Amino acid sequence: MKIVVLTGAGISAESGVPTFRDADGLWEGHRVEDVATPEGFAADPATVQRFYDDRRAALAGVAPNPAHVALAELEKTFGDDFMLVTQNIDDLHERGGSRRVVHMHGELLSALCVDCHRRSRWEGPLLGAAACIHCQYGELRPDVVWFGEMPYFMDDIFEALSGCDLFVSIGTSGAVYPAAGFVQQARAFGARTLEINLEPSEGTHFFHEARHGRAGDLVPVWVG
Ligand code: BJW
Repeated sequence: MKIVVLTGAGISAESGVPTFRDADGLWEGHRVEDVATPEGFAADPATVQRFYDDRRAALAGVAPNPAHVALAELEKTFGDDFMLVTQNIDDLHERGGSRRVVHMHGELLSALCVDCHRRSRWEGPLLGAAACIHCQYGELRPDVVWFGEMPYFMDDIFEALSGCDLFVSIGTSGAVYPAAGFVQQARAFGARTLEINLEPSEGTHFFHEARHGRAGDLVPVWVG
């Protein structure tokens, strides 16, 4: 049996990482357009760098919860027949024991060169940081996927979705594409589909089955 799991901010909520759409469209006091678009970064790079530096610093104070740990167990059981795709840029899946995590929206602990577009490990605050280690020239920006940019690993994800038997979406509002469309993609290729979320997501009607409640309670039960 081949399984694809998609996770979103809701899986990290019980760890203390704020979700995106819980505070009247503001992310920790910022408008989405200001901190999650290339245009916002171009207009005010310092504010955007500080926003992500603050979120990086906050990672030190949080820990994986039972939902992250349960998914790591699933990876151990199913091996290559299991793909974990996350929209999250935190590292809680890795800290929960997952070895292969597909970070489609990038990672907080990675930096992206604005010039050569190569990725490098994040070494410290990016504002005023040394140039890219690859081209020795370009400035570094957060290695995250903003609105209007192409998410990472789309070919691998679509291949997995088209060959899976079960697709499970955990802790995501279903408001942001292309991730919000994965359920229809998987269904079109014959997969069974399950949503686990605190409340019905925007795409809840696309799933064969929905279980509503806290991921930290429901995911370990589902994994068994
Ligand atoms: C719990 C819980 C608990 C709480 N237990 N659950 C019009 C129509 C369609 C598409 C578009 C359109 N106009 C523009 C677009 C495209 C656009 C888009 O989708 N816009 C929408 C706003 C409509 N998308 C893009 O631009 C993407 N790129 C793109 O489309 O490229 C072209 C392309 C074409 C074809 C194929 C492929 C590509 C890029 C999107 C980038 C999103 N980036 C962000 C920021 C990343 C960096 C950062 O973190 O700062 O990613 S935005 C933000 O939203 C972040 C998240 O990963 C993403 C999804 O949020 P998520 O995870 O769902 O969180 P929430 O807060 O929304 O929901 C949490 C859920 O958890 C809630 O339901 C809670 O109830 C639940 N919950 N506690 C279980 N304890």
